[in-house]
Amino acid sequence: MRTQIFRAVIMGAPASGKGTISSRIVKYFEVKHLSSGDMLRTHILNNTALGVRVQGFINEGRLVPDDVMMNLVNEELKKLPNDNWLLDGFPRTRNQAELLLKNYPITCVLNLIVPFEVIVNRVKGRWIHPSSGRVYNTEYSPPKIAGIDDVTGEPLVQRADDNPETVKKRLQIYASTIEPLLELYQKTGLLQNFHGETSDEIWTQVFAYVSNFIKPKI
Ligand code: G5P
Ligand code: MG
Repeated sequence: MRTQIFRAVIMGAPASGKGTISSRIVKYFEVKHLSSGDMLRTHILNNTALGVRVQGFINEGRLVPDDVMMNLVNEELKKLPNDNWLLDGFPRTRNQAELLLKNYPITCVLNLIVPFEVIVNRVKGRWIHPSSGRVYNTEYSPPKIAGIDDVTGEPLVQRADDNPETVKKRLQIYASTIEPLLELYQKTGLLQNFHGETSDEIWTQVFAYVSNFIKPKI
């Protein structure tokens, strides 16, 4: 069992379950979850200058420029000098990955591999609570009351980039940009692949793997 600080990355195609698996990691381990997509959506929700700048990229399913992402994530990481953390959705390009490795020792990279046809079906049923980033699915993990967040009672919404055309584009961009990242993480010995068609199947493997690095809290 290693005892040093746990700094991990979770990767996978759009809607492969990064948010779902991350929320279980946070539940079972003392780890802070940072989702780059949630950070960007919060800026859009609050109508900040950054939110205005990135909205078009997100709604069209395109990647936000590296410099914007690197500044945003760096600022958040600086606030957590002594915490275990899990980065979800960052890095997404080789540049981002190299910068992260330069600034932080990374413990491991959890790569979720879910068939694309499974993903396309899931997205149709996704609803989110915008201010917390909580994620639901009408079939897999429905809220207690349809359209309402379990914790706050506020309304749920569908993501602007979850329409079928944008999802197709996001999957294409993912497929065409991911190889250099995987190569880097393979070469550095950090990459750990998890295959499955459901998050439950993947979670069993992830839980066992993460337990090699940190002790579960429950
Ligand atoms: P995001 O927000 O990082 P994506 O596209 O990488 O977006 P996304 O869509 O958030 O990833 P996820 O987190 O991998 O997906 O998946 P999830 O939300 O947990 O699960 C998807 C749905 O499936 C949910 O409804 C869930 O309940 C359901 N589900 C989970 N497991 C199962 C299961 O076993 N069965 C079933 N039936 N359902 C299940 O990034 C968004 C945008 O921000 C920009 C880009 O524009 C990006 O497109 N961006 C960046 N740009 C550049 N660089 C970066 N680093 C960027 N980060 C974000
Ligand atoms: Mg997500």
